[in-house]
Amino acid sequence: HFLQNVIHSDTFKEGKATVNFIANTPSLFDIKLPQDRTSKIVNYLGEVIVNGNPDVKTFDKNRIFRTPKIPKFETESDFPKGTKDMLTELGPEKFCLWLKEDKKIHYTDTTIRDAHQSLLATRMRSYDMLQVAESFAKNHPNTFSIEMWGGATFDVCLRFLNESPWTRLRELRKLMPNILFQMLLRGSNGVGYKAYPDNLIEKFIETSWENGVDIFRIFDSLNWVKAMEPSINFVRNKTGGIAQAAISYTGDILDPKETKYTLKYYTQLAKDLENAGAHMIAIKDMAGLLKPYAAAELVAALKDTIKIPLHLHTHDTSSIQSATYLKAIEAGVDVVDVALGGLSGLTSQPNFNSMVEMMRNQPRENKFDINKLNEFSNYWEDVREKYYPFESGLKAGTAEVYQHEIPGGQYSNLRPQSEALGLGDRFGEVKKMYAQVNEMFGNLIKVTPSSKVVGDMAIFMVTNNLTPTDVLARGEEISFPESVINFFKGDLGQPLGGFPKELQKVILKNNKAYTDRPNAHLEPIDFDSEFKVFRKKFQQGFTRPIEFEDFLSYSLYPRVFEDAHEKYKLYGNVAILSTENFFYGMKLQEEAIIELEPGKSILVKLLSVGIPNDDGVRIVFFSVNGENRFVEIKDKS
Ligand code: 3PY
Ligand code: ZN
Repeated sequence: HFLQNVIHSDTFKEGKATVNFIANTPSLFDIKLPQDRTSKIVNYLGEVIVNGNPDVKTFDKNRIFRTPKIPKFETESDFPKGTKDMLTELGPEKFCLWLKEDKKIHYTDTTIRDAHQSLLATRMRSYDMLQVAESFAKNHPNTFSIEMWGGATFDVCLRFLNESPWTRLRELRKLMPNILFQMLLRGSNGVGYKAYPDNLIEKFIETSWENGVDIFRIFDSLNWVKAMEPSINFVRNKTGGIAQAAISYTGDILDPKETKYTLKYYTQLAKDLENAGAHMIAIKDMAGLLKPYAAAELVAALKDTIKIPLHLHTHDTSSIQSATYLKAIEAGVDVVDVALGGLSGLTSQPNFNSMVEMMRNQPRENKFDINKLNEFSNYWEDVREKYYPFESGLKAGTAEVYQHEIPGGQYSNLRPQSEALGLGDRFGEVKKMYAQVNEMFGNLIKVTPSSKVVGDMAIFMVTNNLTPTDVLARGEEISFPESVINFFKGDLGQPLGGFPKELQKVILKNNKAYTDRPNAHLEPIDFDSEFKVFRKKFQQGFTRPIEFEDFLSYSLYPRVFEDAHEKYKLYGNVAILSTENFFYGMKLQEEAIIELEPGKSILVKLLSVGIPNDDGVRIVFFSVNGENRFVEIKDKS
């Protein structure tokens, strides 16, 4: 017989599901559940209720959150045709020709990748994305692409959110089948912070495509073309996706004193990437240093140099980057990266909604229903509240960014990282030191992972009260951070102009540096045999089938995967919990409807939390579908 899903019952949808909900509609709950899954989730809730989520450092128990409203959409209708359908129809080359010829300005929505990476330390959970995915895909099918994967999200999904990034990708794909999905790939560093074997990067790209990624934005943290070539080739030859090669922008092309990162440097780089096989070029302005008049020159020059479409990415840290977009649009850029209002601005991308308004009635207008777009902005504004412990604290745009050049995605992490090390009051010094370290290291492109090396060194020097002169004078007796040593060894590749020799000697001591591709030093992975061993080891006690994608996660982040795996065995799939329940547990008498899988929900109510016994154990009482249950949780306070 047909079992109606609780989530779709009218009583529930109208918010009238109270204590009597189960009694009045027992059929909704007449489900045989594997006890195991329920116990695990209840165990997780008990743990967070007693000890808190270890990722949430401070939290206001009295805080009340608004309920985010999902903009209306036709549940039964087909998905309107979008760019994903066009790519399937045309293939990458013809698709790019269409894009280049199309006069309209196109928008990539970064809300569910870079925006929260740069504002909320990457903590956005799949739950909040999945709630609005179908609605967005049906309401705004003329969005060019959704940046929704890669960068730091892969690591954070596993490390802090106890989710599989692959599940996120697949579930979003089902709800947004019509718009291109875009990911950020750190070239030879994949979605990590170091070099990986080439065949691992290749497999990762292939599998990402199979799971739903269409556009691969490929960059190298030192703009080293040699390091980007293999990824460009893999995307071109092993997938039907788009290889978008990014040039990371630093410095200021209009500064008459600029001798390294000049206009000529960038146009040559773009040409080299086009020759390497890129379908598109992106300007990746990761710190938001591309000023409006510089954008006018750079975009015009690139449009003259390359035959493929041009995409612009920036961060609004200075708060003047919508002017940069205006100039770039006038100069002919094809696509710009924007974030929905509620998650835009400052270290995130410029405001999608306002950009649409800026272009209204202009020759390059791309029509969006602004009222509907504003509803999505409001949704994210309400969701954002739930992530308040992860806000970076930046309240206004800052012109300091032109001095320190810290990427937007790093900024929201560097402050908590500094605070965790007791440098909260010295964050100003850390920012200044970041600029000094950049000078010491020979003026680098700073983007993950090279930006992390500079950040690690800056924090290290502030912590140890070291000046650049001290480092050179006393370097022999200093043990530098591991990331710094590896960088000078050549693990992230070769910077433009090479390494500063004297400093390299001081840092490396007896370590030898190499100058070829770091990946070339790594043993390829034997996928067949290693996956077999992996599956045998990790399947035991795991409630879902181990898949090849898990093996890829493990190959990129072994320790992180192992920890996530242990948590999964204890708590099951916590991605199904609402964000309040996941981060803050439950309040007394609170009820939560938890959808274990489509069509199968449980109603959980927190009844009481006992006082600790002699061993410090508390008994937490719940009612689950009307039956009493308790869990014993050791109070760690
Ligand atoms: C990343 O690599 O995660 C970035 O966002 C770089 O800007
Ligand atoms: Zn970015």
